[in-house]
Amino acid sequence: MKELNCTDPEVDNIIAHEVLRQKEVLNMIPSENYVSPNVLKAIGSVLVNKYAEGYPTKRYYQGNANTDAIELLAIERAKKLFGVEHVNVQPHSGSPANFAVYMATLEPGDTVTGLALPDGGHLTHGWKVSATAKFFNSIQYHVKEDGLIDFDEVRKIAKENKPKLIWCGATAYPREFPFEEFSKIADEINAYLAVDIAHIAGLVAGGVHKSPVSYAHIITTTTHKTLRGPRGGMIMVTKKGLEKDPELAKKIDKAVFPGMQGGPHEHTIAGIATALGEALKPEFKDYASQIVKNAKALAESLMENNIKLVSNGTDTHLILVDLTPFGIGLGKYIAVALENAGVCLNANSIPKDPSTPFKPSGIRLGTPILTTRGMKEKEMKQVGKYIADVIKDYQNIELQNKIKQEIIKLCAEFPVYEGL
Ligand code: DSN
Repeated sequence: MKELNCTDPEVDNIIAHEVLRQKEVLNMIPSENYVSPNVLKAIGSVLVNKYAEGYPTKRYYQGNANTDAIELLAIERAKKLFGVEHVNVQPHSGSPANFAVYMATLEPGDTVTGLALPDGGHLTHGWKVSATAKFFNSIQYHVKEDGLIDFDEVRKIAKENKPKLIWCGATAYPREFPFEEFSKIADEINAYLAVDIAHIAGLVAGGVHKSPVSYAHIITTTTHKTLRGPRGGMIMVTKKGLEKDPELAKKIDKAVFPGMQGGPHEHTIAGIATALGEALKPEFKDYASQIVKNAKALAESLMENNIKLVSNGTDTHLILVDLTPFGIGLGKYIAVALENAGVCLNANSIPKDPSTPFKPSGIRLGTPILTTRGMKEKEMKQVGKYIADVIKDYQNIELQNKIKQEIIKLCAEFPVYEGL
């Protein structure tokens, strides 16, 4: 791996500090992961130098035999892994992938519905500050008191407002998504159902979360979360999608290029192909299953230590902590206290948050990276105790320093990126 180091001492020094941070900290932001050394090599390859506007065998520039080969390989692997008819691997990330879905299925001003951001939804599912709400008529649905999706509201919006596009998916929803209920509602009003599996792609690939393939018309994802690839995006069209609109795959491709983007990042696509190859191996199923086992063990440990969780647990890789028993709007303070103690996670709004998105009352955490490092339920029990101790006494700097030292020792038992 040494050959990846550059010889610019200033850049090298910053990267070296980040390597150390990734080795010595419990990184628990649920949308992050640690890619394999092979993925790192692929994204650091000379494919970064190539312009490849267009699609394999239909490029606008010469010299694309190798980019064609890598992009076709990524597409074939994604089709096999998820069992879909068509895949576009060019979106630079999740937001452009989602915007391309709007471009492919709607006209400006058309109606769309998605989960509200404070309830766990994504910006691009129609939240008010996003272009998806500025250029389209967005009506948002919510979760109920119990933290689960309010299907009465989804049905009401569907009946009264007839959205042409329904989004299912989230950034802070700890429970399994009921795809079939969304699918029934979408079919009744002849809407497109787009399922954004960015957070759970690795769990779907590993068979520990139900697959949306037989329910959705379109599936979008990022490639860098539980799927453990580089930062990128993909759009998949299912058999059901092609039955609804035989032109859907072409519309999606046209929306990505030339509709939204210029040259695809073929070095990233090489990294995606590598990550998909890893996800096709049997051991990835064990990895995905362990992510969920770890998240459940961590959730139990937190609750045993009197920490309140939205929906009282998790079915996935992700946990949302409700900090209101300790005060309103404490998310950021506690996230900082935990960072001082060697645990990196993010402050997050909780459903019906009594505070603002700038001062949210929750924290969001997950287990993809700890699982990549090889940690199991035993370690989760201890990590839950560390986190609970810091939450309950979040102004105690001495405690934070003590836990940080213990976490450095724990991390050393589960080394990563050796040789870097
Ligand atoms: N920023 C991502 C996340 O953390 O969930 C969503 O885009």
